[in-house]
Amino acid sequence: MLFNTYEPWKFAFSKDLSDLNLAEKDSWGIIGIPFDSTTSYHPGARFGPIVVREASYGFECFNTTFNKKVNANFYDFGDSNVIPGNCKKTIDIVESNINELREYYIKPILIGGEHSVSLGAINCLKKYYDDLTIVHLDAHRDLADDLIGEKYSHGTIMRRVHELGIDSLIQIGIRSSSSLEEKFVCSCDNIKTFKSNQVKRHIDNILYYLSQIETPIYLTIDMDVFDFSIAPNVGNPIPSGISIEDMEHILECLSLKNIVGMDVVETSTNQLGDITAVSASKIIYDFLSLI
Ligand SMILES: [Mn+2]
Repeated sequence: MLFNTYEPWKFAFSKDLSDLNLAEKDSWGIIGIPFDSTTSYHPGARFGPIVVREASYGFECFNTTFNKKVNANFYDFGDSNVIPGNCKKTIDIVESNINELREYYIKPILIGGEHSVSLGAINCLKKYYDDLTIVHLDAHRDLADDLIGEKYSHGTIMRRVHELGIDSLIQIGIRSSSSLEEKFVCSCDNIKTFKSNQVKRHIDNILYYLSQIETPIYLTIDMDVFDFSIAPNVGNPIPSGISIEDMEHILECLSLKNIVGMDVVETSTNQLGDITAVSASKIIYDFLSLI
């Protein structure tokens, strides 16, 4: 078998599905979610899965940043079905997909798609891990109770996640929120915030905080957490975000913890080689090198 043959429908270095060994308990499964129906500004996240996968072929099997080879046991299961125009039903489909993977002890890596798709994964994993912690990297809090009357939307998704009764929600890179969201955060004792300027000035404090987490973690990364000079094509760009190096430090720290699922969402472009797609792909590549 030839490894790393250019096959842009699958993430580079992923194992052949015909080799899937269901007895292996530490496997990861990539699923693309080509969905962007509640996007309010820049549409196109439905193309995220294909451009992020395609960009993965620009990386070498040896990850020089971490001095590690991509050794993770991981498969690319292709894209999930979605229902354009129906966020809730799409979230339910994602949940059942992840549930299917869980039956074989395969942990999910989602490529979005708009941010609402994360709820499908978290809905499922919360049933397995009652004390789940969510580490959420984003320019936005996504804690609105509704967005223009919609309960299921990219801007409300962390509110729906919080309602599940998670252990804690750690928001990193925040630099845009409403006064209602801030009020809600003040009323909760299990939401921790590290704003974007804190990441730049006090990254060591944040890494120390993350290193103390004892519970299972779901990691969700909205591409707009980055500064828009390195990830311009996202649904709702906001200036003054975090750097690639900040992300490398955070991933390196979290890779030592018990991550039970992750996603990279809101890559909103249909251009091959787009820098947002390359940056998104690098997150997954780094993660797969570190675990
Ligand atoms: Mn966002």
